[in-house]
Amino acid sequence: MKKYRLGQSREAQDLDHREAYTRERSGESKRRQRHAERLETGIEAHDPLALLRLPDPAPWMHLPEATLIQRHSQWVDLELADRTLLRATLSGKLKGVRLVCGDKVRYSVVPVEPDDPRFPASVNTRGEGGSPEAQVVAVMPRTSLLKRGGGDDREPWQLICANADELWVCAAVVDPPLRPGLLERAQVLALDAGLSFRVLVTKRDRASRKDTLPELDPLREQGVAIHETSALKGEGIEPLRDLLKDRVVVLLGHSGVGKSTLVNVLHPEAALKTGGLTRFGTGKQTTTAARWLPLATGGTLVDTPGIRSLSVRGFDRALLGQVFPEFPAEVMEDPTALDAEDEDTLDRLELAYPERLQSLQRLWLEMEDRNPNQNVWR
Ligand SMILES: Nc1nc2c(ncn2[C@@H]2O[C@H](COP(=O)(O)OP(=O)(O)OP(=O)(O)O)[C@@H](O)[C@H]2O)c(=O)[nH]1
Ligand SMILES: [Mg+2]
Repeated sequence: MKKYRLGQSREAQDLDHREAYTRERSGESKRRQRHAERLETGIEAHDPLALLRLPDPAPWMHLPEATLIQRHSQWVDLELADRTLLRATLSGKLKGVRLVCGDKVRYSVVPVEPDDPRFPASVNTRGEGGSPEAQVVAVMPRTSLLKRGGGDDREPWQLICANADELWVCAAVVDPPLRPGLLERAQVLALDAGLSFRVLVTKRDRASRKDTLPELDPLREQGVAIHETSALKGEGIEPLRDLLKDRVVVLLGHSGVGKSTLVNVLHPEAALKTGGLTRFGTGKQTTTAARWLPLATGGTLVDTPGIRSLSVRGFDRALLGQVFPEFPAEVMEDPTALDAEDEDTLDRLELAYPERLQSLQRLWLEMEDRNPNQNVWR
């Protein structure tokens, strides 16, 4: 409590106080600024590979290896070398490590708790139910990590799948509509993770041969592989089977485009739940977690929950050169310097798809908007 000199007027007191307050604030703001500078230096040293760094599994190599095929909130489902399923909890040693579908882990068998009320009694053929019978103690180095930018500051990245080889983006020829920018964003994610990229057009039976998605034209010119399929009619499915051999393929796309339906056609044993569409022509979020599905005919498919959009926050802007190859190098130095509405600019660039400039600018700005936690290993 501040004491005032006798005779000091009320206003003076207030003035005094205000001055002290301002002094205090300016001190604080200096502190804040220094803190922000520190953070910024951290961001400059942003290491995109930090997420691939995991605790050393060397002390645990005597334990058996398994693949993490699905994450739940309290436990994970593992597939063992002989293809049996095992439910496991995570050891305290892995605290702070984020495991994801596709991770190769080392586990130890722990005694089963006979009557833990949290878990149903038995495991069914799909690995649902049953109490954990093992504990994951280590995770093996990842060959790749597919991730997207996190939604807010507490969540720097959202991990999608580890150890995949290819990303196949599914887009329905009609219903649900393809959101602008989804394909470019998915290309960024694939490039970042080092995965091959393909587009599957689904529900081909719903539209005539000559109708196709106009958004695909620029990708076709870039030489991106585009496959037209109808899971319902079984069209375009056999070539996919060949492409899948020995590969791990992640399916990504809006809810309701038919990812799970496609998996069921390629791998009937999976018998995944599929959903209809709402009356607005959008999906119903039928799949709720990514699922690793090794196929009897070779290869592995990873079914994922439907996405609305993909954030590219925190990704390296240098990747955009490959996603937008039609732009000259000087534009890629700062695409926002151009006015995307200006006719002359667009004429000068001789763009076949002028709307791509806006798309490029949007991704460019979003990438810079790096999350302060994105350089933290988690
Ligand atoms: N006509 C037609 N309908 C299809 C085709 N493939 C899927 N559908 C329908 O599309 C709807 C949604 O299919 P899902 O496989 O559940 O879609 P999803 O992409 O897995 O959706 P989420 O799990 O919500 O992400 C279902 O009603 C399917 O029957 C197709 O090739 N042709
Ligand atoms: Mg699904």
